[in-house]
Amino acid sequence: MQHEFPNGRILRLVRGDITQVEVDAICNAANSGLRGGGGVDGAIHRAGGPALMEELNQIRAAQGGCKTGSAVATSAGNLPAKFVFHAVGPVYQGGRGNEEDQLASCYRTCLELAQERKLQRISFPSISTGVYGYPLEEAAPIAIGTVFDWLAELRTTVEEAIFVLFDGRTLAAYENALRARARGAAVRW
Ligand code: AR6
Repeated sequence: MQHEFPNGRILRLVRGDITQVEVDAICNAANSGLRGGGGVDGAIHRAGGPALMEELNQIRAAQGGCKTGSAVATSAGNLPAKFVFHAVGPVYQGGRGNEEDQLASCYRTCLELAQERKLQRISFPSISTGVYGYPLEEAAPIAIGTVFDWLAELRTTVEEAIFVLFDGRTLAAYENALRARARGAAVRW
């Protein structure tokens, strides 16, 4: 499923493995220690090779880890991309801990990193909805809404954002969120 904006930008949802989709930058769902892990983080490090962790080690030495809601950039090693943006999503705490802002901030920061590098294509996983426990039905509208609003603006160099979603349930939740967001936008236009 995809949504094309009046300005030509595209927001696309596909089911698959994010390490297999060619883009300029892949967004990763990392942790604040930047030490790798399971889930999509593990898959990205396995496919990217040791260059990613070597760069993350340098970043950690220089600035500590990465704050929740933010992201750091490395090269992409063997992945079909130029960069990986390692975003740190919030651990879900029942909505009491500012998680919504932190989750939106992950997507915004990755889009800013893409813009600084004048990139055209970026991919995202469903940040925080795996081991970090963010309920899918709450996370999907936040993720979609943040990227949707960004693409709707003409200022960004990003022409296409692709959510690469690992399973059917996640894809369905993001499709519902995109349908709802696109309907709302159409009414406003
Ligand atoms: N491509 C796309 N999506 C994937 C892939 C893949 N290859 N593999 C898993 N997913 P999670 P989080 C989906 O747990 O909740 C790590 O240990 C997965 O099905 O990877 O943000 C980090 O180091 C789910 O829909 O990330 C952190 O410690 C989504 O990616 C912690 O997990 C996110 O699940 C971050 O937890």
